[in-house]
Amino acid sequence: MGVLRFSFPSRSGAGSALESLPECLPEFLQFCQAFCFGHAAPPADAESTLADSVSSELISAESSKSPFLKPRHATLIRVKDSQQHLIDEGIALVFPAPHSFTGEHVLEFQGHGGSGVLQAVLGRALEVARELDIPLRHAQAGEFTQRAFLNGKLDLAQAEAVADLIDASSASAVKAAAASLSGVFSERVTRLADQITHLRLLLEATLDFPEEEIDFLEKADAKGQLKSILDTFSLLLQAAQEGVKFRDGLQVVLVGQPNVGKSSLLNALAGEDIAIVTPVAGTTRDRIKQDLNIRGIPMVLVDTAGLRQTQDEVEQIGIERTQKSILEADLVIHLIDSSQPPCPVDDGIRKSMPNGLPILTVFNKADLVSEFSETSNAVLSLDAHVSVSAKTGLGLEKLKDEILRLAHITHTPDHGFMARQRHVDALKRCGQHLDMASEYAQQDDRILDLFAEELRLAHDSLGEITGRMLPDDLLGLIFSRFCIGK
Ligand SMILES: Nc1nc2c(ncn2[C@@H]2O[C@H](COP(=O)(O)OP(=O)(O)OP(=O)(O)O)[C@@H](O)[C@H]2O)c(=O)[nH]1
Ligand SMILES: [Mg+2]
Repeated sequence: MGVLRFSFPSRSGAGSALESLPECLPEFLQFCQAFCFGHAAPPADAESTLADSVSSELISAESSKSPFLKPRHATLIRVKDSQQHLIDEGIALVFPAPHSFTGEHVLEFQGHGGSGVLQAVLGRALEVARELDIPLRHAQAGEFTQRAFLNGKLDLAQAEAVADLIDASSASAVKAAAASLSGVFSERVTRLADQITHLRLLLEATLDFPEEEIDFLEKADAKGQLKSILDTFSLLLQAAQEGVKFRDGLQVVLVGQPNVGKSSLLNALAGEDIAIVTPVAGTTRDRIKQDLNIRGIPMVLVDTAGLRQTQDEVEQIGIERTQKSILEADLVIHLIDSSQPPCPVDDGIRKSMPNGLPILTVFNKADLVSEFSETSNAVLSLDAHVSVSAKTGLGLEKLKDEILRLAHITHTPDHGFMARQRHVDALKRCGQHLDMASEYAQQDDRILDLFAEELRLAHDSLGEITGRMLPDDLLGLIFSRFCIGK
């Protein structure tokens, strides 16, 4: 297959389109000539020049006389309609197979921004194809990257990183997505898969010669190999879980009694006056969500209505919404006014949190207390806690560190890679099979075939990450979430 790709940097940022051309080189060439040079005959050696793209830097004298796209060289062209009226002037680039992003012949046209001109150039391309009786169709969302995947130019984790790189909203997220695109994540998955393959081969060989079973496995240190697989696995799972946070971010919810300074803390962390702050208890009634970036980690901080018993209908609805936010949270910040005496309501708030949800207790208004006493809040002293002042900014850096620590983030995105929940789920399935394999390996009368089978299933789970073991319908679903032209 061949690809015609349009790139129009528009004001809205979405000026890309892609068309799908047939693979056949003469037809591809015919189309390039007609679209770029208005049906001018290609030079006699154009086909061999394009086909032999490695030596195609050396273009023959004959080629240079006729208008022709030199592989991987920018050529200024004028796109004209059937009446020879100029539609756009821009850069055409041809990338002959296999040295292109997709591995196919690619013609790329870079035009002026704007959806009108894009539509006109697209329309002209379809018209030229019709005149030449060449099938040309609009590409589907993500098809450009999907083809690169199907042609073995990228594995699935790298292909997904293309979309993540495009969506990345901070410099750190860009670095993490670029690391995945360059294969950092895939290499680690492949390294683990290779370790598993090595042990599988050993087991298969043992199964073929059962009389040597025990001795053979001991000599080859099968147990040591399995331990090393488990070590590699747990480091990879931890890194991938962090990689998901680099992409999806954290949902952090601020809860506490009215007037403790939740809205003030949101404003202080955002560095902007976003939520209304007043000395009146019950000021915030609806949820206020603010996107933040803490040490490169995207985060949504949710300010909520203060938790208390109330007859006010609006406030009651606000409190219900607070409770809903808590259920969606990765982490809850329980804010307490340290200038007030300890209050059983705070104990109640803490106890009402769902099991397993990390809670960071934050004592606010530290500027009002001469010396902060942890013992005065003995009831909370078992929790992770930090003392801050939303008013003066005291303790905010420590608070950021604690948020990341409780969310199990140990690296910054600059030193990691980006991953998706799909990858973590596949890794967890791999882990379950590795655990089963370890159990079989422990048994005295070793059930070698079951041990080998669990290793095979663990290996297959890793294949889901790189796309080696994923059904077509799931692949289609992954690529359909890309935008057109990518
Ligand atoms: N001295 C001092 N005052 C603070 C601090 N943080 C908040 N306040 C004050 O405490 C009062 C309540 O602050 P808010 O941020 O509105 O509190 P809240 O928890 O959002 O209150 P509700 O929305 O009613 O639940 C305001 O008068 C703030 O100026 C702080 O760190 N130090
Ligand atoms: Mg508030």
